[in-house]
Amino acid sequence: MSCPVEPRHIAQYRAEGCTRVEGAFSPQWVERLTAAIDRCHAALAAGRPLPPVGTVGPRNPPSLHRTGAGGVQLRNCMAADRAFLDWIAESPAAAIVGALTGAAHVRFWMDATFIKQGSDPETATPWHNDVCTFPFTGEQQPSLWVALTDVDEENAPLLTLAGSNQDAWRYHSPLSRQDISLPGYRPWQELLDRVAAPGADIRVWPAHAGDCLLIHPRTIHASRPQAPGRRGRRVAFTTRWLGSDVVWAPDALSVTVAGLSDHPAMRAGAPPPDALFPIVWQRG
Ligand SMILES: O=C(O)CCC(=O)C(=O)O
Repeated sequence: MSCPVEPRHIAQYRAEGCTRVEGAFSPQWVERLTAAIDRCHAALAAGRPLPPVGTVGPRNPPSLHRTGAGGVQLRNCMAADRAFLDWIAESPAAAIVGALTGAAHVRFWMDATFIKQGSDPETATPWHNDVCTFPFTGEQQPSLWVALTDVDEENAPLLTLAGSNQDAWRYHSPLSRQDISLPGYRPWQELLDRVAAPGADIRVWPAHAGDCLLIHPRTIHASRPQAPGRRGRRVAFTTRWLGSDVVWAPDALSVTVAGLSDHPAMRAGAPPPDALFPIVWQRG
């Protein structure tokens, strides 16, 4: 399996915190992933169970979240469909993550799907960065965002604040407990003020189906809704990964994961154990 990452992608990822790898996934992968997403969406929308067909270790159960009129997020569907598991094992996904982050090895962590149809502002993804609620620390915990439809400027493209990956702090998130503040976290409002400031270096990321973006865990990002009158839906499948510098470091502001947060094998300061997070790609 060849890896489509070039030195220009690595340089851009390091400097700006996001890069696009064009044509990373074949039309066959786009079709298989889309079909799997549609199966999971239909089951979750109908309240049907999604029994696992494989194992990815302790994760929160698959879930569906509506975001405005025409926006849907699916979470944690990885174990529910063979197409997702095959994609982790057989596609260039893990190699792309390893090549771009410089990790010696990578492990899969979690997945989410963002479906948008219509111009309701609530379907936009609000500005945030992913590390705010992560129970791990390390530079190598990116998100691999895969376009499964063409995502042009009118079709709810992803936006990033270039260079925010260089921040030396995290932000307190509206998704975390509001009654706690910890050293190393800045108020959420500061993140919003930065992206609204005149001259903020906001990049827009159009993509063709099969292209991917690698997003650094501290990169501040968002998406637009579709432009009014735009037809068809916008689908992006995003996965979180753990590289060789990542260690378990939950704090009072991190997300808790059923069966994982209190698992005896998860030790503070130690890498994720192979039994729960198998290595899926190694350098060389
Ligand atoms: O695709 C989107 O709308 C947003 C994706 C995103 O924010 C994420 O994966 O963290």
